[in-house]
Amino acid sequence: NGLVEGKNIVVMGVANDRSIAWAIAQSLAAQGANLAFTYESERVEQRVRKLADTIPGSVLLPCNVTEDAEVEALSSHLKEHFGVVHGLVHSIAFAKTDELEGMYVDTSREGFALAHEISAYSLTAVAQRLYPLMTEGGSIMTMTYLGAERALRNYNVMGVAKAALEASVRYLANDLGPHGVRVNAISAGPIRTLAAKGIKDFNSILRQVEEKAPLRRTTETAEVGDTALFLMSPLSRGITGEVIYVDNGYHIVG
Ligand code: 0WD
Repeated sequence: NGLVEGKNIVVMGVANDRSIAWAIAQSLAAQGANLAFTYESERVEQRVRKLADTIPGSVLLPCNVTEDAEVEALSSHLKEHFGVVHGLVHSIAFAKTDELEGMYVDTSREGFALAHEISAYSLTAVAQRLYPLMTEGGSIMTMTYLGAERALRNYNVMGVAKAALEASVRYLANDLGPHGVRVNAISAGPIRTLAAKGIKDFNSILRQVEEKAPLRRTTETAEVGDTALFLMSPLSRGITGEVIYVDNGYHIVG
């Protein structure tokens, strides 16, 4: 029997086979979870469908998190399909690429709002509609980055959005704890994915990690996947409102 045997878990944010959400799905599927994948739009549907098809029994549902109606439709589809939901993996973020370079001080009103809407508010929007389906208790997790706490070069408005996301994790954990629902974040070291392509000088960031991280290597998506598995499983039952670092120790060194 797997660590998440028979648990119904929603995975949001698979864009391709390099996505962190995809590695998380692999770890969960290997330990017996029933998965529902969501995709943002037709733009990525076929790509995500090809991946989802490799996991027997999984379902694929649309959900652009900027649309309340789509989040509501997701919730009713999940109720129909699963009845009870046990887990939610939120692995979604977006900011305009021209605001992921230069100075944070130049951030536009729309760019700030967009980054916060997709990268921070979406967790609350989805948690709001899914926790009522977590009638047997549940685990919610999201993905964050060190730029939430430190002013990192080029991360800019995304760092500010991640700070809001991490604060949301604490407020959601406090609200949903009495319902038996835990809420946590994984702060991953830098990984070369589609989202990372938007960040300037990403190679030099990776080199710095290889040099300075206590384990002297960069983070692999499978390492994040296995920590996500822990968070979705009963092994983490005493942990909520927490940010867990999967960064080979990078954040502890100066
Ligand atoms: O170094 C990294 N790659 C790190 C990523 C280090 C630490 C944290 N993270 C975070 C990201 O900020 C994000 O929250 O991990 C999460 C997943 O990112 P990823 O796996 O690195 O990137 P990617 O494979 O691009 O997945 C993010 C996806 C989007 O992909 P694209 O590239 O098509 O924008 O988020 C989804 C989309 O699939 N997404 C949306 N989903 C629903 N509605 C929306 C939306 N409006 N916008 C983006």
